[in-house]
Amino acid sequence: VEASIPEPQRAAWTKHQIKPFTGQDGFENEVVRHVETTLARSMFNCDESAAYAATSLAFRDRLILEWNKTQQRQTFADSKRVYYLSLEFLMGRALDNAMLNIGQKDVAKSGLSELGFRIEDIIDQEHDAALGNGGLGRLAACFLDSLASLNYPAWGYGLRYRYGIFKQEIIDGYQVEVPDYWLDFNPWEFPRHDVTVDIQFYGNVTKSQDDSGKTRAHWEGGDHVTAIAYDVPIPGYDTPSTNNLRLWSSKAASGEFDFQKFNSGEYESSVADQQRAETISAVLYPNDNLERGKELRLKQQYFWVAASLHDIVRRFKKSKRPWSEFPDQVAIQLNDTHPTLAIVELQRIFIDIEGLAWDEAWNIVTQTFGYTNHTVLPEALEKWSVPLIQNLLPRHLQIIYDINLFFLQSVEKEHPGDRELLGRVSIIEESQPKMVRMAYLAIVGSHKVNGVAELHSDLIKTTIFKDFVEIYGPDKFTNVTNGITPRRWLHQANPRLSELIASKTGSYNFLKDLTELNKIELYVNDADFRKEWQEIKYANKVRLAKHIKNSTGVTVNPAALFDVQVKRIHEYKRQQLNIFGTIHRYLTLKAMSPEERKKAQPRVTIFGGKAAPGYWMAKQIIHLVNNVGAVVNKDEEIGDLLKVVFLEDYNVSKAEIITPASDISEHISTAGTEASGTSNMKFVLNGGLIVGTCDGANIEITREIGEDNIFLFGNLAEDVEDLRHAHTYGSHSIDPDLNKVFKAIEDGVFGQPHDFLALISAVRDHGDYYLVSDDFHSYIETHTVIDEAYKNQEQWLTKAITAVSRMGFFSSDRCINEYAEEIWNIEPLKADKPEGVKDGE
Ligand code: CJB
Repeated sequence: VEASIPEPQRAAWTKHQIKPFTGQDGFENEVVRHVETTLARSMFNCDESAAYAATSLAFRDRLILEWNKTQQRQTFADSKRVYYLSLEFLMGRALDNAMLNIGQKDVAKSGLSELGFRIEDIIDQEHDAALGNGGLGRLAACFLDSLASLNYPAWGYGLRYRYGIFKQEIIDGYQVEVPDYWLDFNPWEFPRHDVTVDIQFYGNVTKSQDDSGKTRAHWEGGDHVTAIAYDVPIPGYDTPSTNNLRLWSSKAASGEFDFQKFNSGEYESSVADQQRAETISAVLYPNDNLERGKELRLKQQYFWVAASLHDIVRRFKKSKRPWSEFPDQVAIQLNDTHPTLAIVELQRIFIDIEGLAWDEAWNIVTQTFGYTNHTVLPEALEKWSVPLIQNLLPRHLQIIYDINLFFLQSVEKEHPGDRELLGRVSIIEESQPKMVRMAYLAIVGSHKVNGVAELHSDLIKTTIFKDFVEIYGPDKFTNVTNGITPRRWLHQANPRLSELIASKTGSYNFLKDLTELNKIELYVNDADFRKEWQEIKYANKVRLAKHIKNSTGVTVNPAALFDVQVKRIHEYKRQQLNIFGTIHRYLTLKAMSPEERKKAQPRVTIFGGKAAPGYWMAKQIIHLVNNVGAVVNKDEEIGDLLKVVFLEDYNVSKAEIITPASDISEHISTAGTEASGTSNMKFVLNGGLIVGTCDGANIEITREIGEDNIFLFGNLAEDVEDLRHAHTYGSHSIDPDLNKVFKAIEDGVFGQPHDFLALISAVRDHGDYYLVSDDFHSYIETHTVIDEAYKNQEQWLTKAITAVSRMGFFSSDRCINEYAEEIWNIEPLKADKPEGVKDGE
């Protein structure tokens, strides 16, 4: 506000207001201007990367103009905002999305063509923004798209990692990790060197009495690091609303770069301080569904939540409202437990800095936060050791203990004498060392807790959070089934299918209200419609076949059944079940007579996904897939009947090529382990069918699209515990077909058996925790059913069209509207211009 232009001079500003480019001519003008000035190049020196840069800058200029207006509008309307705190935002590419959301892709296409470029090549120049591991990070990205598209006043807060998720290379069948330095040229961010927050670590706590005799805590000493904001504009689809994703980057606190040291010749230690500070935001932890309790990760978490919270509080304070109105202005959603320290930090700001009483502060805090749980896997539930927190965040540990004390007192009051209950629900686990259970802290500090699919939300209520349902009652716990943005996952990934749908529904409005897809069910028997649908699927498969050829050298037949499993490699997701099943298929084909083989359904089995660098079993799975491919793909007897490929470096932009090209995709987690899954939704939305277990969102997908249009198999979640118990304490016999697979591996059919023995013994000797053997028969049989079903192409097509027409529920727009209504209590703010425009942020 201090820097705003005085009233009398504002007319000049209004007169010179910058207008976004219009039309093809305007676009070309901007591209040439950016090439010649921003990039200091010319038409004699403009390659595809320069054309990408200039195109992006032209669109970025547009976005930022809308961003400014959106922020001014929100400030002027004084509307409640939601802040989505996520350590991961798996955004993928921005240019294509920006062109589509703004509605200027056609303009850009013809403009670029006139300037001598193909738009596809230019889009392809962009490096994915890969600030996430898997589903959790991509969900955050889909949510940002929906929040902007639905005109909700919303900000994302995350970390600006210098290195995103590593790039995966496959060398001799093994995964090799290569650093992903993605910031070489990133036109989509705006450094805000004026928006900084000082962040403190370590130090100690002292107490003093203030004037009124109240005790105040002071956190003193320790290290200081500066957080710098980088803003990324997030355009809504077909709306001027442009929200903000603010990513924090760390650097040495000003004054921290020790000029004394520097001048006295201690360059090295002075530079070392600098580097230590920058390390905080240097790299994304590459684990999915696993927490390892590393100090640097805790530092990242606190750095990010402290910066975000101070930013949010600073913004609230400008409104001059009383603190009691904080929850009317601010909703904060915790994407998993990673940002749980935000609860503690806000309480600290209120009581230590702003001088509020504990109860008053705590009441505001709990009304502000909502917590989303994304997993029940025990190894993924965050716990931090008390000594670690004590050292890094001494004041926060005190507050955590106080939160726990008051919480346990209230439990004791309602359940007198139940000491076991107190032990079970305590935020502090009485282990050696003591641990802080972050999920419990998140529950206690939030007003709503949600799971991400119906089964998952039921499971958390009956298992890991059962006691809390008892304590708080069931209303605090709710479900919001995940969703995906149809803009990226239909229109952008599959433009021809989107166009075909629009030709039948009458407009592209289904991209804003996905339930309109149901209109295409009317055309399920329309011969022309069916033919075109079929052609589009085939063209998408041809495109993927080319990609497979380029990246692996393997030639695949686009007419074969494409069977895809792409996601993080994890034992619970059971890629091992898939590759064992694939080996079984190979052995079966080998045992057939030439006559029998003629009747077999040709298949391409496609895998993709990264393994966490320290996850040895997952890496063995990748190795086995590659070795099986090496044997099968060169077996002339088998030919096109079976090809097995592993696609290197699966990421968002590759998913946009792979998803539209599947006939079948695999979502085959052990029942009760996959919280939701979201790629299941993407594949069905693109006209692929699913083979899956009764897990996560597969169950709701079945409910929506009908049992006839999905291939379900395997044991149910309710039976898993008994089966595991039987494996450990009863006799455990392995499925005979699976034993044949094991034998082939052990015989060395797929290379040195030694490398794969751990995969086998996990099933045979170590209790088969993921029920691979229990589900094997049902899995194999279901694939036989799939082969037969696929031979009836007409019926298959009917299933695919019907399934797509019933996928409306799985839009992230539906999902965000549910959060807005049930958890955040926020309203959209449409883009009708306010009369006078007030100052922005
Ligand atoms: N999820 O990607 C992750 N990482 C985690 O650490 C925990 C969960 C996934 O979140 C997705 C979005 O909610 C879910 O669809 C998926 O089932 C879950 O594994």
